[in-house]
Amino acid sequence: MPHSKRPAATSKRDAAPSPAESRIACDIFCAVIDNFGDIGVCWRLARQLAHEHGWEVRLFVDDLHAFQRLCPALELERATQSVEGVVVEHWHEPEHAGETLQIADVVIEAFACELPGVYLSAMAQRERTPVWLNLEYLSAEDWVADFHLRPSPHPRYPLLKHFFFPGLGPGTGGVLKERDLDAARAAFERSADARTAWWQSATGGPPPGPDATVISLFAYENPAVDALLEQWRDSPTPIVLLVPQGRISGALARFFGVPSFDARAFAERGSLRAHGLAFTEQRDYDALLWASDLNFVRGEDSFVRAQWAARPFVWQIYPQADDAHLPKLDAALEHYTRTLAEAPRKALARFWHAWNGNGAQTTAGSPDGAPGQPHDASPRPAPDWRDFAQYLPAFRTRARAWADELARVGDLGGNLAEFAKTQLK
Ligand code: TRH
Repeated sequence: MPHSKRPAATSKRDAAPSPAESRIACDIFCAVIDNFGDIGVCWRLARQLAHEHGWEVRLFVDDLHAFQRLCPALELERATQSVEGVVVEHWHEPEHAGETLQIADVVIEAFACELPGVYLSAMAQRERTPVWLNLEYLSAEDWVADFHLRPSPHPRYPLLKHFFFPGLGPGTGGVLKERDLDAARAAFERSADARTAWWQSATGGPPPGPDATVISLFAYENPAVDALLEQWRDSPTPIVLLVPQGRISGALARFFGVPSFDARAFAERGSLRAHGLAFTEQRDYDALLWASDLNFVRGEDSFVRAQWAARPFVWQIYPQADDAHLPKLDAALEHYTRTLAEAPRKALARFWHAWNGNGAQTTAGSPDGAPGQPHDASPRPAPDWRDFAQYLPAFRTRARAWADELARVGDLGGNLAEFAKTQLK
């Protein structure tokens, strides 16, 4: 049922069509903690629910500046605006819930952000109780399947919240994937013109020759990068590095002895040629992954996109207190390296762990997948490029197979829409 035609939250509607039959209204609440992953995931989900499922979506976001980096069409001073078929509300204070209180059929609180109290109490009074979902952060750990879709009654209101867990394995919510993504990637890969146009626009020059290894580097600050840059400089074959401007750019500037390494920067040393790239709008990020032979990614959304790019990648996981992220790193390695032979599997795990500054080799390095050793805090050796790069052909084959395996878990947007519809009946 469209937001605009919704009655006041407290009124009763007797002959209203079931939401499953009319256009489903959905409100997504997103509090940006840091960086771009929170809004990156919510924006992708919002567009997908609107475009692929015909839902009427409102996206409440508390940080329009972060959002605008992904979506330059957004106007910072507007409280409400429609962008690409999604109504965007600037969620300017925790209690704000839009100019007029309208409660959607499906309410998604992203990453356990707290809904405005006034919105929550109106949800409880709504004639048809909304489907309420908490969209969690992605984790590849096994427990996720057990907790996915678990209900949790509200302590005071007659409301039921379900936990929706993204994941990489069966029984989880899966990860976001647009219906046309594979076709778009295939079209890019088939077209020499598209590739040339991309290189021209991103770097101002033509694509490199076939002997070069093209690497995209999207990362947090990382002390391990210095050793890698030196190894790439000394590589026997050319390395072309593409660096979207951001938190790792300072390290590039220091390595090349220049004041900054932002968009359009270029520097070379030995075998290494590096380009600084502008941070693109979100829909254009995929082409960077498709143009590269190896992708360094981070956080959550770029980690997922790298998997759909079906190319080898290296993940810098979002660091958490007490190394809580390390079991998640290992769980992802378990899935991703499952069918690799022992030597490449260990090399990949070594490299990912070194890139994440981890002091312990754990589960993914053990051939039988036995439980890992406790993580220790001793410094890890620098990532060893030769050790990793010798297996790039095996990693390429595995990346393609893994993208197919992951697709079998189903797309998160579709899984979420299906579940919501069963609850709306
Ligand atoms: O930015 P991230 O590190 O985001 C997050 C947040 O830190 C969040 O708090 C944390 O919980 C989460 O990670 C796990 O990384 P992520 O998730 O990859 O988001 C980056 C987004 O930026 C992604 O949607 C891709 C997009 N992007 C562009 O739109 N243009 C670009 O040029 C680049 C490099 C990325």
